[in-house]
Amino acid sequence: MYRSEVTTDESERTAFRKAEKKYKIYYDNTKKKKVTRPVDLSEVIDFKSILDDYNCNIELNDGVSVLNRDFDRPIFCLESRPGFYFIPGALSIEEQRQWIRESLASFPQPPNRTNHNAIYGPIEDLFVSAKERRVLVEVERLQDDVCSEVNALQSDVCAPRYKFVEEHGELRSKDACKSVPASVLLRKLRWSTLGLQFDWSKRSYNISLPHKKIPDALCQLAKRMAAPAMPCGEEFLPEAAIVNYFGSGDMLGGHLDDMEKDWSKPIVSMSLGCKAIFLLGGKSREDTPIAMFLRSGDAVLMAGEARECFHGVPRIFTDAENADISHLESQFTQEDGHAYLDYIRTSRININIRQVF
Ligand SMILES: O=C(O)CCC(=O)C(=O)O
Repeated sequence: MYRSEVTTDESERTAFRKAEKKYKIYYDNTKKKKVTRPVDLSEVIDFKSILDDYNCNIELNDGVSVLNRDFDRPIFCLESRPGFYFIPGALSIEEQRQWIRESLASFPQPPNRTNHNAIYGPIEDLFVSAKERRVLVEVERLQDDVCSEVNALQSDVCAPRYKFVEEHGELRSKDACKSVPASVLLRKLRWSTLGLQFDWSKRSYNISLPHKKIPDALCQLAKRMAAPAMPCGEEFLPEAAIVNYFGSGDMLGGHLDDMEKDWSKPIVSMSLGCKAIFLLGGKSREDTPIAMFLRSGDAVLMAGEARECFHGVPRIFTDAENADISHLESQFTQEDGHAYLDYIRTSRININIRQVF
């Protein structure tokens, strides 16, 4: 399992699990509303303020150093975690806007798979359907002419069983109980996979699944980001990417990314939207993890020994005060921009790119 951890008494006791519980969001119910329980963030490393200090020639925190490589921004390393690199503000605001759009509008498009495939099969145009308030209905329950039109469009053996329709149009009253609003599905979107498809049930890449190459612009970006962590003279070859979508209260349990062949190649991981806490553990769950903030535009590289370190995301901050996304407000001003902004105001997206072979 990847997202949800099995919580036996044993796992409750590991240092990683304790840190997850420390930072996870808890709500207290007062008479009128749900209130977020306060959390002590004093031990969370903030690379944004480390970057500010560095730019002002202030001495770096103990255990933090700067990688001496030809790159357009400072890259920070943690002496206790060789192979881990943090690039604060690696993506420009325009790049953040571009990848937020792509992550919502195009990455979940078939043949890329999402967590919804298991229940609904491939579904087209999730984001635009949410924006236009469509609902998903079973194809079999549509009128015969709509059904045959859908089937005629499918060459895939695994034809969709569901289709988006206008809420007040094709949807007949007896379909209503079987329908799911696209907006609900968008909120429940947890991951999509690009390039070589990852089979979560087997925890391995299934190269026989239909797939498209990772978009060229994303490949170029990943190659540029990966360069400082690459073995000398080698070029990163992006073959697969996992896009994680987080809403308020969502977390990503501690795990290893160990299905790729060559761990000397980095995983390039980019954050978009609301701020999060990232936990970087050691090679055992018993090692106390290091907590750090991840903000929109930050990139993290994990290569070599760091590939063997447990890591996860116990919390995202969706409140206006802590989300740190005010710079994105001005980026989505056009009419269709509002839908992106509405989403990202309370969400986080992570794109992580891998060389598989
Ligand atoms: O969301 C993140 O920053 C981490 C994602 C991650 O660890 C993964 O997908 O393996």
